[in-house]
Amino acid sequence: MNIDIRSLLERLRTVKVMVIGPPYAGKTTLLQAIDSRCRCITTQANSPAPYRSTVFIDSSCIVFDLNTGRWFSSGSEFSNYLLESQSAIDNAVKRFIKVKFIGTPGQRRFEYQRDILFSLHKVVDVVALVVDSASESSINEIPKFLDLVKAKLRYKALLLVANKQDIPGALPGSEIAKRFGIQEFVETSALHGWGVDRFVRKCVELGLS
Ligand SMILES: Nc1nc2c(ncn2[C@@H]2O[C@H](COP(=O)(O)OP(=O)(O)OP(=O)(O)O)[C@@H](O)[C@H]2O)c(=O)[nH]1
Ligand SMILES: [Mg+2]
Repeated sequence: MNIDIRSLLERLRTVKVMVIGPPYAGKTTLLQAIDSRCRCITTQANSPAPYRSTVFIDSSCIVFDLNTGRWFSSGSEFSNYLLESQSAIDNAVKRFIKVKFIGTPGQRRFEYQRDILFSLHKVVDVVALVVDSASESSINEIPKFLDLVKAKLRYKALLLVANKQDIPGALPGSEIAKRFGIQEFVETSALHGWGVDRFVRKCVELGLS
């Protein structure tokens, strides 16, 4: 059986997610946990920062199955899945959506690049604000990011991602969300892959609402 995967992908609805937040919060790690093929433009490992910070963009597009909550990060994986089930092909346009993640740099020295991404993608469905829940200074940057996205983007929903929940003493997502009046939150450990499924599902739910 032949499936024209490219034309099918073009017909699927897209939920667009802009991922923002302070440096070192775990934005890139989160997108890599979702999609190991995520294209990330980062500094070299031997840069002044103790990790590879994003210089311009982390970019990923997955296909999400609304029936099962599974997702696919490559066209071949998706077409193999479709080949297993005729009913999935028949309903494909209703059953699958694309979720496009645009990861941004957090470091001040790369603000100009982040602003370019904001002007290229002014209208998104979801803004995911990732913070390091174990760091007060990361959490204290939240108001700055809220002001920034209000001024520069149009979006349906803002989702707080309380990352690094594996670190002892990390603040619960509910506490951070309450402190800043944010309604939607998820808790994750991008490093260990905890909560990553919930994050993707929440982006889909908010993006389609
Ligand atoms: N313990 C722990 N470490 C994490 C977690 N997520 C990311 N890290 C680590 O935190 C550091 C920074 O992660 P990145 O994903 O590069 O952070 P970023 O938000 O993309 O940073 P910028 O690109 O500079 O804005 C890396 O050393 C990661 O391994 C987590 O959930 N738990
Ligand atoms: Mg990064």
